[in-house]
Amino acid sequence: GRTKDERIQMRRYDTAKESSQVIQEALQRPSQRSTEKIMGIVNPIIKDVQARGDKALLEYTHKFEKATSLTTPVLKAPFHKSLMQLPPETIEAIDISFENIRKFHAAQKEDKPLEVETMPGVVCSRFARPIERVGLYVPGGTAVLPSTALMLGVPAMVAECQKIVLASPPRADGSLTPEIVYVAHKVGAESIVLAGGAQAVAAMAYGTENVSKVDKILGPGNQFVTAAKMIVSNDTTANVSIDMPAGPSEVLVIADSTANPAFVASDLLSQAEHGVDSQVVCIAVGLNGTQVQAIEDELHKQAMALPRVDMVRGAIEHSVTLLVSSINEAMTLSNAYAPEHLILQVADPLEARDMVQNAGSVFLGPWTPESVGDYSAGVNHALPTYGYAKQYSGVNLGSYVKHITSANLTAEGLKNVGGAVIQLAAVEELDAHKRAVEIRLEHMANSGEA
Ligand code: HSO
Ligand code: ZN
Repeated sequence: GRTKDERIQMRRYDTAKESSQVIQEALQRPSQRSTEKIMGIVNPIIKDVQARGDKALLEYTHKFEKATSLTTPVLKAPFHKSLMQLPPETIEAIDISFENIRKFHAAQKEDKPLEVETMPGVVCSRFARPIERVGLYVPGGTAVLPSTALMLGVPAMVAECQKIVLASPPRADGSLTPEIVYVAHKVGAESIVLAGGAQAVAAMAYGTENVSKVDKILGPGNQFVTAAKMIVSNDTTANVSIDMPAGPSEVLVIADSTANPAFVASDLLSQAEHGVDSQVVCIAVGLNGTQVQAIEDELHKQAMALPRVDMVRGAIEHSVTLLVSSINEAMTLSNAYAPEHLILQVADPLEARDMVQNAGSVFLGPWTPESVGDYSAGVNHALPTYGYAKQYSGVNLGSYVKHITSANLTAEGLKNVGGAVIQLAAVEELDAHKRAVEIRLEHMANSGEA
Protein backbone atom coordinates (compact mmCIF):
# COMPACT_ATOMS: atom_id res chain seq x y z
CA GLY A 1 0.00 0.00 0.00
CA ARG A 2 1.04 3.63 -0.39
CA THR A 3 1.58 6.01 2.44
CA LYS A 4 0.53 9.62 2.68
CA ASP A 5 4.02 11.05 2.29
CA GLU A 6 5.38 8.58 -0.24
CA ARG A 7 7.06 10.45 -3.11
CA ILE A 8 4.76 11.18 -6.03
CA GLN A 9 6.78 10.26 -9.07
CA MET A 10 6.19 8.98 -12.57
CA ARG A 11 8.12 5.99 -13.90
CA ARG A 12 11.09 7.14 -15.94
CA TYR A 13 12.52 5.55 -19.10
CA ASP A 14 15.46 6.55 -21.27
CA THR A 15 14.52 5.60 -24.84
CA ALA A 16 18.22 5.22 -25.74
CA LYS A 17 18.56 2.48 -23.13
CA GLU A 18 15.31 0.58 -23.61
CA SER A 19 13.88 -1.53 -26.40
CA SER A 20 11.06 0.05 -28.36
CA GLN A 21 8.78 -2.65 -26.98
CA VAL A 22 9.41 -1.46 -23.43
CA ILE A 23 8.63 2.11 -24.51
CA GLN A 24 5.44 1.01 -26.28
CA GLU A 25 4.33 -0.81 -23.16
CA ALA A 26 5.13 2.19 -20.99
CA LEU A 27 2.79 4.22 -23.19
CA GLN A 28 -0.09 1.74 -22.90
CA ARG A 29 -3.21 3.38 -21.56
CA PRO A 30 -4.52 1.91 -18.31
CA SER A 31 -6.93 -0.85 -19.31
CA GLN A 32 -10.62 -0.12 -19.12
CA ARG A 33 -13.11 -2.42 -17.46
CA SER A 34 -14.25 -5.03 -19.97
CA THR A 35 -16.84 -3.65 -22.34
CA GLU A 36 -18.85 -6.84 -22.06
CA LYS A 37 -19.29 -6.40 -18.33
CA ILE A 38 -20.27 -2.75 -18.72
CA MET A 39 -22.69 -3.59 -21.53
CA GLY A 40 -24.28 -6.20 -19.27
CA ILE A 41 -25.04 -3.51 -16.70
CA VAL A 42 -26.04 -0.81 -19.13
CA ASN A 43 -28.29 -2.76 -21.52
CA PRO A 44 -31.09 -3.49 -19.02
CA ILE A 45 -31.08 0.14 -17.85
CA ILE A 46 -31.55 1.36 -21.42
CA LYS A 47 -34.34 -1.16 -22.05
CA ASP A 48 -36.05 -0.14 -18.82
CA VAL A 49 -35.99 3.60 -19.59
CA GLN A 50 -37.17 2.87 -23.11
CA ALA A 51 -40.09 0.82 -21.75
CA ARG A 52 -41.09 2.78 -18.63
CA GLY A 53 -39.93 6.31 -19.47
CA ASP A 54 -39.93 8.96 -16.75
CA LYS A 55 -40.80 6.52 -14.00
CA ALA A 56 -37.73 4.39 -14.64
CA LEU A 57 -35.56 7.45 -15.16
CA LEU A 58 -36.58 8.86 -11.77
CA GLU A 59 -36.02 5.54 -10.03
CA TYR A 60 -32.44 5.37 -11.32
CA THR A 61 -31.79 8.94 -10.24
CA HIS A 62 -33.11 8.15 -6.77
CA LYS A 63 -30.87 5.12 -6.66
CA PHE A 64 -27.64 6.35 -8.26
CA GLU A 65 -27.60 10.04 -7.33
CA LYS A 66 -29.38 9.48 -4.01
CA ALA A 67 -31.68 12.33 -5.03
CA THR A 68 -34.73 10.66 -3.51
CA SER A 69 -36.69 13.89 -3.13
CA LEU A 70 -36.72 14.52 -6.88
CA THR A 71 -40.23 14.19 -8.32
CA THR A 72 -39.74 15.36 -11.88
CA PRO A 73 -36.81 14.35 -14.09
CA VAL A 74 -36.84 17.44 -16.30
CA LEU A 75 -36.44 21.19 -15.87
CA LYS A 76 -38.01 23.11 -18.75
CA ALA A 77 -36.92 26.57 -19.91
CA PRO A 78 -37.34 29.36 -18.97
CA PHE A 79 -35.30 28.49 -15.90
CA HIS A 80 -36.24 30.32 -12.76
CA LYS A 81 -33.79 33.03 -11.63
CA SER A 82 -33.51 31.38 -8.23
CA LEU A 83 -31.87 28.37 -9.90
CA MET A 84 -28.97 30.44 -11.19
CA GLN A 85 -27.95 32.58 -8.25
CA LEU A 86 -24.23 33.13 -8.71
CA PRO A 87 -21.56 35.50 -7.44
CA PRO A 88 -20.74 38.25 -9.97
CA GLU A 89 -17.18 36.94 -10.45
CA THR A 90 -18.55 33.59 -11.59
CA ILE A 91 -21.01 35.26 -13.96
CA GLU A 92 -18.21 37.34 -15.42
CA ALA A 93 -15.92 34.34 -15.85
CA ILE A 94 -18.66 32.36 -17.58
CA ASP A 95 -19.54 35.34 -19.79
CA ILE A 96 -15.91 35.87 -20.90
CA SER A 97 -15.43 32.17 -21.64
CA PHE A 98 -18.80 31.97 -23.41
CA GLU A 99 -17.84 34.86 -25.68
CA ASN A 100 -14.43 33.42 -26.61
CA ILE A 101 -15.88 29.98 -27.33
CA ARG A 102 -18.66 31.61 -29.35
CA LYS A 103 -16.20 33.64 -31.45
CA PHE A 104 -13.97 30.70 -32.24
CA HIS A 105 -16.86 28.42 -33.19
CA ALA A 106 -18.71 31.11 -35.15
CA ALA A 107 -15.56 31.48 -37.28
CA GLN A 108 -15.95 27.81 -38.20
CA LYS A 109 -19.21 28.55 -40.03
CA GLU A 110 -19.11 28.02 -43.78
CA ASP A 111 -20.70 31.21 -45.01
CA LYS A 112 -21.60 30.03 -48.50
CA PRO A 113 -22.28 26.64 -50.05
CA LEU A 114 -19.45 24.94 -51.88
CA GLU A 115 -20.10 24.85 -55.62
CA VAL A 116 -18.08 23.05 -58.33
CA GLU A 117 -18.79 22.70 -62.05
CA THR A 118 -17.29 19.25 -62.65
CA MET A 119 -18.07 19.36 -66.40
CA PRO A 120 -19.70 22.11 -68.43
CA GLY A 121 -23.33 22.18 -67.27
CA VAL A 122 -22.77 19.77 -64.34
CA VAL A 123 -22.88 21.68 -61.07
CA CYS A 124 -22.32 19.96 -57.72
CA SER A 125 -22.97 21.78 -54.44
CA ARG A 126 -22.62 21.09 -50.77
CA PHE A 127 -24.34 22.99 -48.00
CA ALA A 128 -24.65 22.63 -44.23
CA ARG A 129 -27.79 22.35 -42.11
CA PRO A 130 -27.92 22.16 -38.32
CA ILE A 131 -28.81 18.89 -36.65
CA GLU A 132 -32.24 19.80 -35.32
CA ARG A 133 -32.21 18.32 -31.81
CA VAL A 134 -29.05 17.71 -29.79
CA GLY A 135 -28.59 16.14 -26.36
CA LEU A 136 -25.59 17.36 -24.40
CA TYR A 137 -24.29 15.22 -21.58
CA VAL A 138 -22.58 17.14 -18.79
CA PRO A 139 -20.94 14.72 -16.35
CA GLY A 140 -21.27 15.01 -12.59
CA GLY A 141 -18.99 12.73 -10.62
CA THR A 142 -16.04 13.99 -8.62
CA ALA A 143 -16.21 17.58 -9.94
CA VAL A 144 -18.96 19.89 -11.21
CA LEU A 145 -18.28 20.75 -14.83
CA PRO A 146 -20.11 23.86 -16.03
CA SER A 147 -17.22 24.32 -18.48
CA THR A 148 -18.37 21.19 -20.28
CA ALA A 149 -21.86 22.69 -20.58
CA LEU A 150 -20.20 25.67 -22.30
CA MET A 151 -18.07 23.53 -24.62
CA LEU A 152 -21.09 21.53 -25.78
CA GLY A 153 -23.77 24.20 -25.62
CA VAL A 154 -22.11 27.19 -27.27
CA PRO A 155 -21.36 25.46 -30.60
CA ALA A 156 -24.92 24.06 -30.62
CA MET A 157 -26.21 27.59 -30.23
CA VAL A 158 -23.84 28.91 -32.93
CA ALA A 159 -24.87 26.10 -35.30
CA GLU A 160 -28.51 27.09 -34.68
CA CYS A 161 -29.71 23.69 -33.56
CA GLN A 162 -33.45 24.07 -32.94
CA LYS A 163 -33.57 22.14 -29.71
CA ILE A 164 -30.79 21.89 -27.17
CA VAL A 165 -31.34 19.41 -24.36
CA LEU A 166 -28.83 19.27 -21.52
CA ALA A 167 -28.49 16.29 -19.20
CA SER A 168 -26.60 16.29 -15.94
CA PRO A 169 -26.91 14.27 -12.75
CA PRO A 170 -28.48 16.29 -9.91
CA ARG A 171 -26.93 16.60 -6.48
CA ALA A 172 -28.22 14.41 -3.66
CA ASP A 173 -30.70 17.13 -2.67
CA GLY A 174 -32.16 17.00 -6.18
CA SER A 175 -30.80 20.37 -7.25
CA LEU A 176 -28.50 21.26 -10.11
CA THR A 177 -25.32 23.32 -9.95
CA PRO A 178 -26.47 26.91 -10.61
CA GLU A 179 -23.53 27.40 -13.02
CA ILE A 180 -24.94 24.68 -15.27
CA VAL A 181 -28.41 26.21 -15.22
CA TYR A 182 -26.91 29.61 -16.08
CA VAL A 183 -25.04 28.15 -19.06
CA ALA A 184 -28.18 26.29 -20.19
CA HIS A 185 -30.02 29.59 -20.06
CA LYS A 186 -27.29 31.40 -22.01
CA VAL A 187 -27.16 28.86 -24.84
CA GLY A 188 -30.95 28.75 -25.11
CA ALA A 189 -31.45 25.17 -23.96
CA GLU A 190 -35.01 23.86 -24.14
CA SER A 191 -34.65 21.72 -21.03
CA ILE A 192 -32.30 20.11 -18.56
CA VAL A 193 -32.67 16.42 -17.84
CA LEU A 194 -31.88 15.85 -14.18
CA ALA A 195 -30.24 12.52 -14.63
CA GLY A 196 -26.87 11.00 -15.39
CA GLY A 197 -25.38 7.75 -16.60
CA ALA A 198 -26.88 5.31 -19.08
CA GLN A 199 -30.39 6.30 -17.98
CA ALA A 200 -29.89 9.91 -19.14
CA VAL A 201 -28.49 8.77 -22.47
CA ALA A 202 -31.41 6.38 -23.00
CA ALA A 203 -33.97 9.06 -22.11
CA MET A 204 -32.54 11.45 -24.72
CA ALA A 205 -32.13 8.73 -27.35
CA TYR A 206 -35.72 7.46 -27.17
CA GLY A 207 -37.52 10.32 -25.46
CA THR A 208 -39.86 9.88 -22.50
CA GLU A 209 -43.08 11.62 -21.40
CA ASN A 210 -41.04 14.67 -20.39
CA VAL A 211 -37.63 14.20 -21.98
CA SER A 212 -37.37 15.34 -25.60
CA LYS A 213 -35.97 12.83 -28.02
CA VAL A 214 -32.80 14.08 -29.74
CA ASP A 215 -31.00 13.29 -33.01
CA LYS A 216 -27.45 13.32 -31.67
CA ILE A 217 -25.91 12.91 -28.22
CA LEU A 218 -22.62 14.62 -27.43
CA GLY A 219 -20.42 14.92 -24.40
CA PRO A 220 -17.94 13.04 -22.27
CA GLY A 221 -18.85 10.62 -19.54
CA ASN A 222 -17.75 7.59 -17.61
CA GLN A 223 -17.68 4.07 -19.02
CA PHE A 224 -21.41 3.60 -18.45
CA VAL A 225 -22.27 6.77 -20.35
CA THR A 226 -19.90 5.82 -23.17
CA ALA A 227 -21.31 2.29 -23.38
CA ALA A 228 -24.86 3.66 -23.43
CA LYS A 229 -23.99 6.10 -26.22
CA MET A 230 -22.53 3.25 -28.27
CA ILE A 231 -25.59 1.04 -27.71
CA VAL A 232 -28.21 3.64 -28.63
CA SER A 233 -26.23 4.76 -31.67
CA ASN A 234 -26.26 1.14 -32.88
CA ASP A 235 -30.03 0.81 -32.42
CA THR A 236 -31.72 1.81 -35.68
CA THR A 237 -35.03 2.31 -33.86
CA ALA A 238 -33.43 5.11 -31.82
CA ASN A 239 -32.11 6.88 -34.93
CA VAL A 240 -29.52 8.77 -32.97
CA SER A 241 -25.80 9.40 -33.47
CA ILE A 242 -22.98 10.25 -31.06
CA ASP A 243 -19.90 12.46 -31.14
CA MET A 244 -17.14 9.96 -30.34
CA PRO A 245 -16.13 7.24 -27.93
CA ALA A 246 -14.67 8.69 -24.72
CA GLY A 247 -12.05 7.53 -22.26
CA PRO A 248 -10.22 9.03 -19.29
CA SER A 249 -8.55 12.40 -19.75
CA GLU A 250 -4.87 12.57 -20.69
CA VAL A 251 -2.06 14.96 -21.52
CA LEU A 252 1.34 14.63 -23.13
CA VAL A 253 3.88 17.38 -22.42
CA ILE A 254 6.99 17.74 -24.57
CA ALA A 255 9.62 19.79 -22.75
CA ASP A 256 13.12 20.77 -23.80
CA SER A 257 15.78 22.62 -21.82
CA THR A 258 14.01 25.95 -22.40
CA ALA A 259 10.96 24.75 -20.45
CA ASN A 260 10.30 25.95 -16.92
CA PRO A 261 10.16 22.81 -14.71
CA ALA A 262 7.46 24.33 -12.49
CA PHE A 263 5.26 25.07 -15.52
CA VAL A 264 5.72 21.55 -16.89
CA ALA A 265 4.81 19.99 -13.54
CA SER A 266 1.75 22.21 -13.15
CA ASP A 267 0.42 21.11 -16.55
CA LEU A 268 0.97 17.44 -15.81
CA LEU A 269 -0.89 17.84 -12.53
CA SER A 270 -3.83 19.72 -14.00
CA GLN A 271 -4.68 16.62 -16.00
CA ALA A 272 -3.73 14.16 -13.28
CA GLU A 273 -6.21 15.71 -10.84
CA HIS A 274 -9.15 14.79 -13.10
CA GLY A 275 -9.20 11.23 -11.83
CA VAL A 276 -7.22 8.18 -10.83
CA ASP A 277 -7.67 6.78 -14.32
CA SER A 278 -6.18 9.87 -16.02
CA GLN A 279 -2.80 9.42 -17.64
CA VAL A 280 -0.06 12.00 -18.08
CA VAL A 281 3.11 11.64 -20.12
CA CYS A 282 6.17 13.85 -20.04
CA ILE A 283 8.64 13.63 -22.90
CA ALA A 284 11.90 15.34 -21.99
CA VAL A 285 13.97 16.32 -25.02
CA GLY A 286 17.73 16.39 -24.42
CA LEU A 287 17.45 17.06 -20.67
CA ASN A 288 20.25 16.06 -18.33
CA GLY A 289 19.69 14.29 -15.03
CA THR A 290 19.49 17.49 -13.01
CA GLN A 291 16.92 19.02 -15.36
CA VAL A 292 14.66 15.95 -15.27
CA GLN A 293 15.01 15.85 -11.52
CA ALA A 294 13.89 19.48 -11.36
CA ILE A 295 10.60 18.57 -13.08
CA GLU A 296 10.13 15.55 -10.81
CA ASP A 297 10.82 17.58 -7.67
CA GLU A 298 8.32 20.22 -8.77
CA LEU A 299 5.75 17.53 -9.53
CA HIS A 300 6.05 16.05 -6.06
CA LYS A 301 6.09 19.39 -4.30
CA GLN A 302 3.11 20.85 -6.16
CA ALA A 303 1.14 17.60 -5.95
CA MET A 304 1.47 17.42 -2.17
CA ALA A 305 -0.19 20.83 -1.88
CA LEU A 306 -3.27 19.85 -3.93
CA PRO A 307 -6.63 19.07 -2.31
CA ARG A 308 -7.07 16.30 -4.86
CA VAL A 309 -3.67 14.74 -4.09
CA ASP A 310 -5.23 11.25 -3.81
CA MET A 311 -6.61 11.52 -7.33
CA VAL A 312 -3.20 12.69 -8.50
CA ARG A 313 -1.41 9.79 -6.81
CA GLY A 314 -3.60 7.29 -8.63
CA ALA A 315 -3.03 8.94 -11.99
CA ILE A 316 0.72 9.34 -11.53
CA GLU A 317 1.02 5.63 -10.73
CA HIS A 318 0.36 4.79 -14.37
CA SER A 319 2.11 7.79 -15.87
CA VAL A 320 5.57 8.05 -17.38
CA THR A 321 8.48 10.32 -18.18
CA LEU A 322 10.39 9.45 -21.34
CA LEU A 323 13.86 10.82 -22.01
CA VAL A 324 14.54 11.32 -25.69
CA SER A 325 17.35 13.00 -27.61
CA SER A 326 15.53 14.96 -30.31
CA ILE A 327 12.29 16.77 -31.00
CA ASN A 328 11.77 14.42 -33.97
CA GLU A 329 11.85 11.42 -31.68
CA ALA A 330 9.48 13.16 -29.27
CA MET A 331 6.99 13.94 -32.05
CA THR A 332 7.13 10.37 -33.40
CA LEU A 333 6.26 9.00 -29.94
CA SER A 334 3.56 11.61 -29.45
CA ASN A 335 1.96 10.90 -32.83
CA ALA A 336 1.89 7.19 -32.03
CA TYR A 337 0.28 7.87 -28.65
CA ALA A 338 -2.21 10.38 -30.14
CA PRO A 339 -2.82 12.36 -26.93
CA GLU A 340 -6.03 14.17 -26.14
CA HIS A 341 -3.96 17.22 -25.16
CA LEU A 342 -0.46 17.94 -26.40
CA ILE A 343 1.56 20.66 -24.71
CA LEU A 344 4.69 21.91 -26.49
CA GLN A 345 7.07 23.65 -24.09
CA VAL A 346 9.97 23.76 -26.52
CA ALA A 347 12.16 26.43 -28.11
CA ASP A 348 10.13 26.54 -31.34
CA PRO A 349 6.59 25.36 -30.60
CA LEU A 350 5.23 26.43 -33.99
CA GLU A 351 7.77 24.30 -35.80
CA ALA A 352 6.90 21.39 -33.51
CA ARG A 353 3.19 21.92 -34.20
CA ASP A 354 3.83 21.38 -37.89
CA MET A 355 4.99 17.86 -37.03
CA VAL A 356 1.77 16.97 -35.22
CA GLN A 357 -0.16 14.17 -36.94
CA ASN A 358 -2.40 12.94 -34.13
CA ALA A 359 -3.65 14.99 -31.16
CA GLY A 360 -6.95 16.36 -29.92
CA SER A 361 -5.77 19.89 -29.11
CA VAL A 362 -2.30 21.45 -28.97
CA PHE A 363 -1.01 24.08 -26.53
CA LEU A 364 2.01 26.11 -27.58
CA GLY A 365 4.79 27.63 -25.54
CA PRO A 366 5.31 28.66 -21.92
CA TRP A 367 2.25 30.90 -21.62
CA THR A 368 -0.40 28.40 -22.75
CA PRO A 369 -1.35 26.05 -19.94
CA GLU A 370 -3.93 23.45 -20.90
CA SER A 371 -6.33 24.91 -18.39
CA VAL A 372 -6.87 28.00 -20.57
CA GLY A 373 -8.22 25.62 -23.20
CA ASP A 374 -10.28 23.73 -20.63
CA TYR A 375 -12.17 26.89 -19.76
CA SER A 376 -11.76 30.16 -21.53
CA ALA A 377 -9.46 30.53 -24.55
CA GLY A 378 -12.13 29.55 -27.07
CA VAL A 379 -10.90 26.11 -28.20
CA ASN A 380 -13.09 23.15 -27.28
CA HIS A 381 -12.26 20.77 -24.44
CA ALA A 382 -14.46 17.88 -25.57
CA LEU A 383 -11.71 15.94 -27.30
CA PRO A 384 -10.87 12.42 -28.46
CA THR A 385 -9.06 10.32 -25.83
CA TYR A 386 -7.61 6.82 -25.60
CA GLY A 387 -5.81 7.08 -28.96
CA TYR A 388 -8.95 8.06 -30.88
CA ALA A 389 -7.26 11.32 -31.89
CA LYS A 390 -5.97 9.16 -34.76
CA GLN A 391 -9.38 9.25 -36.40
CA TYR A 392 -11.68 11.66 -34.54
CA SER A 393 -11.77 15.44 -34.25
CA GLY A 394 -12.73 17.13 -31.03
CA VAL A 395 -16.16 18.70 -30.73
CA ASN A 396 -16.41 21.62 -33.15
CA LEU A 397 -19.07 23.41 -35.15
CA GLY A 398 -19.07 20.54 -37.66
CA SER A 399 -20.24 18.22 -34.88
CA TYR A 400 -23.61 20.02 -34.93
CA VAL A 401 -24.27 20.10 -38.66
CA LYS A 402 -24.66 17.64 -41.47
CA HIS A 403 -23.74 18.36 -45.05
CA ILE A 404 -26.20 17.95 -47.87
CA THR A 405 -25.11 17.82 -51.47
CA SER A 406 -27.05 18.84 -54.55
CA ALA A 407 -26.51 18.32 -58.28
CA ASN A 408 -27.92 20.60 -60.92
CA LEU A 409 -27.48 19.79 -64.63
CA THR A 410 -28.39 21.67 -67.76
CA ALA A 411 -29.38 19.80 -70.92
CA GLU A 412 -25.85 20.35 -72.12
CA GLY A 413 -24.53 18.94 -68.85
CA LEU A 414 -26.59 15.78 -69.27
CA LYS A 415 -25.28 15.40 -72.81
CA ASN A 416 -21.74 15.72 -71.47
CA VAL A 417 -21.98 13.23 -68.63
CA GLY A 418 -24.86 10.98 -69.83
CA GLY A 419 -22.63 8.60 -71.80
CA ALA A 420 -20.62 7.67 -68.72
CA VAL A 421 -23.80 7.02 -66.74
CA ILE A 422 -25.27 4.81 -69.49
CA GLN A 423 -22.07 2.79 -69.67
CA LEU A 424 -21.78 2.21 -65.94
CA ALA A 425 -25.48 1.41 -65.56
CA ALA A 426 -25.01 -1.22 -68.28
CA VAL A 427 -22.05 -2.70 -66.40
CA GLU A 428 -24.18 -2.95 -63.26
CA GLU A 429 -27.12 -4.24 -65.33
CA LEU A 430 -29.42 -1.61 -63.87
CA ASP A 431 -31.56 -0.77 -66.86
CA ALA A 432 -33.88 1.73 -65.21
CA HIS A 433 -30.84 3.83 -64.31
CA LYS A 434 -29.71 3.77 -67.94
CA ARG A 435 -33.21 4.58 -69.21
CA ALA A 436 -33.52 7.63 -66.95
CA VAL A 437 -30.70 9.20 -68.95
CA GLU A 438 -31.63 7.83 -72.38
CA ILE A 439 -35.22 8.98 -72.13
CA ARG A 440 -34.04 12.55 -71.63
CA LEU A 441 -31.40 12.46 -74.37
CA GLU A 442 -34.05 11.09 -76.76
CA HIS A 443 -36.43 13.81 -75.71
CA MET A 444 -33.78 16.46 -76.48
CA ALA A 445 -33.11 14.93 -79.90
CA ASN A 446 -36.83 14.74 -80.80
CA SER A 447 -37.91 18.11 -79.51
CA GLY A 448 -34.87 19.95 -80.69
CA GLU A 449 -34.55 21.40 -77.18
CA ALA A 450 -31.00 22.23 -76.08
N1 HSO B 1 -9.39 18.64 -19.21
C1 HSO B 1 -10.75 18.10 -19.27
C2 HSO B 1 -11.80 19.16 -19.38
C3 HSO B 1 -11.99 19.97 -18.13
N2 HSO B 1 -11.03 20.47 -17.36
C4 HSO B 1 -13.15 20.40 -17.56
C5 HSO B 1 -11.55 21.17 -16.37
N3 HSO B 1 -12.87 21.12 -16.49
C6 HSO B 1 -10.88 17.13 -20.43
O1 HSO B 1 -10.48 17.67 -21.62
ZN1 ZN C 1 -9.04 19.71 -17.37
